[in-house]
Amino acid sequence: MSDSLTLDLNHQRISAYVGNIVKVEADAIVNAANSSLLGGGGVDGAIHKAGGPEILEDCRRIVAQIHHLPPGQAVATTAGKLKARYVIHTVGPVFTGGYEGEPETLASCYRESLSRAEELQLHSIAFPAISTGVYGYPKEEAAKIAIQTVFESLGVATHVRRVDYVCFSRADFEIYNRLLKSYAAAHQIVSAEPQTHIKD
Ligand code: AR6
Repeated sequence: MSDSLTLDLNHQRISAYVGNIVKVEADAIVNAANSSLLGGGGVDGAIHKAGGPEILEDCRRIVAQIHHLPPGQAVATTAGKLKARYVIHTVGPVFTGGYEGEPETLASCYRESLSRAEELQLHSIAFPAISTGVYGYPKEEAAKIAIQTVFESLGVATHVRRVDYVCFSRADFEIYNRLLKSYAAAHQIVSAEPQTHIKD
């Protein structure tokens, strides 16, 4: 079975594939950060490690102005040594059962990240599965929100033409693969040839 799926919309593409987000070639990659913006583990640690100190310098400049980044918000910085041009940092909700506004906050992460990409007039953006690691959001529920919100936002986007869901494991990809295929079937969207956006 293939480990990537691409859906062809009118002038836009949504893909899911297995990969490491720090290696993705896109105008922006999204970081699942925390409110301090000063780094951490998971995606956050990998991005700062691979991108180098310039990313943290930019984060410090932003923190000096806004003190902390609330969950659901997003800010853009340089991507340092990464292949991407920008890192868009967003803070997902910590999952505590789903009744504390976690779904709305998670949807806001995707929406706000896409808004920063639109403001920067970017064509492509790659997302990790925000909140599904340390922050404990159930993967299937998080993927549903990621898909629904991205489709809604792309409907009003004027610059972004490509959105990638970068899945860290084959099991994570299977969730996106299944949900995207059922979304596509329900909305008469066709699958295109798989493409790779990762360069070693
Ligand atoms: N590429 C793609 N996906 C990845 C990568 C990678 N290199 N590394 C991990 N994942 P997490 P969160 C997946 O914990 O849940 C940090 O310490 C991972 O398998 O990175 O939003 C921050 O500083 C999981 O599915 O983010 C915060 O304190 C998903 O990315 C906190 O963790 C998200 O896992 C944020 O927690």
